[in-house]
Amino acid sequence: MKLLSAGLSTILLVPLLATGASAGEPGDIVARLGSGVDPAAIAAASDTTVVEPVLASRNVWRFRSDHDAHKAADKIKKQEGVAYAEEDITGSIPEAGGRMSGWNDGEARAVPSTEDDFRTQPAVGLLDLAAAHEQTHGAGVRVAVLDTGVDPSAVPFVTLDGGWDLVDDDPDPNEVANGVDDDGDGTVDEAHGHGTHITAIVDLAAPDVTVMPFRVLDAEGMGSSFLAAEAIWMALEQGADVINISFGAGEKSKVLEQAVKDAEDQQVVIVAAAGNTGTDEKHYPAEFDEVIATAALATDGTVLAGFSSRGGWVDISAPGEHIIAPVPGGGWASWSGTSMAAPFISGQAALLLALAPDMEAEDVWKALEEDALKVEDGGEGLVQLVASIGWVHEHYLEG
Ligand SMILES: [Ca+2]
Ligand SMILES: [Ca+2]
Ligand SMILES: [Ca+2]
Ligand SMILES: [Ca+2]
Repeated sequence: MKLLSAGLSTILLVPLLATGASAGEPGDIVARLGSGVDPAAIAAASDTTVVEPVLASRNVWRFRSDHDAHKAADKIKKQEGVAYAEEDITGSIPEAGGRMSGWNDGEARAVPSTEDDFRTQPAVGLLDLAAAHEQTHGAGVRVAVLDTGVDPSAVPFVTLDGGWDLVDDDPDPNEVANGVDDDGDGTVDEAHGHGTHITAIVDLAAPDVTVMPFRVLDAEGMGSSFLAAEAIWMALEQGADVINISFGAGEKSKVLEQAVKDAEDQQVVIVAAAGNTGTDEKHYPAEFDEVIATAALATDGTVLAGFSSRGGWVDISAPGEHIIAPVPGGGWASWSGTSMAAPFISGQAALLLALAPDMEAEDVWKALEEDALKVEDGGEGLVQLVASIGWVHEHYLEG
């Protein structure tokens, strides 16, 4: 079994996305064009050149300006048939903005576990899942998991449907390890298995959900804010009720912000990992108002894990230390990170939505916060699912 490695939050020095779209350079602009709009015509009208497709299936292209990229982006934006255009700063500032990475803390450790260990691990007790499952399993709820993809053979108990591979721009979002250390951090394919692990956690919390896997990160755990935004829009088109984002970056992208606003407008619940800096430094998309920023609890559930990002901007907390789940290749791994906390919240939201499918996203938040146990620097703290279900009964199912 290929196992994983260290520090995705380290500063990245080399190009992302060796498969599919390559990293840009300073002066690059990414734009989505309306269907039938020719990128060559847009380039000619904006004094730029077409570099390559970022996501051909959605008519998203990378353009290059030899002059002022900011002005060129404005010029492209003004052309008829352009949905958006934004400077791609991944080429100039390695750790910033458009470049996003997964929020796992250190290595996934292979552990000699069984499915029974997975289903009875401490997080299951902390979240009171057994009691919740007497009333709801999340049936009928669609959870989009934006991540490194999913190996279906590793999670035979998960109902998968739809999704897309935005890294390779194909319909098969299976995890792919290319055996190359594309980000040059000394560890090869360190995020391989991340999306499979996350998917299993969503299903552990809400066993009857349907997961839609969107592959937006490569096996190094790297992706772009443009792909994340496009995946959100695709998830909305595919009828997502909940969107799980276990990655982020230290800088805002307007395109990604627009995507989360569109999701909120459609009453879709968006959950994102808060980050693994151990500080109150804000990360995006978690920090956006429309997104539930999730911190990671230590194993006993009373304090945040040392690595977890924290502070007044965090919305909620969930278990995120030594979480056991399957990884590609047929084994089990223990992994820590706010990456692992977010899917518990996504699963809990799905449990509530299954009871009251018309529930507004804002009310899902309210229900999750009902009687939650405060944790210092961890927002509303640890969800008390039975109380949350009671809130849904009181406000949606009775009277
Ligand atoms: Ca693929
Ligand atoms: Ca690789
Ligand atoms: Ca690497
Ligand atoms: Ca937020």
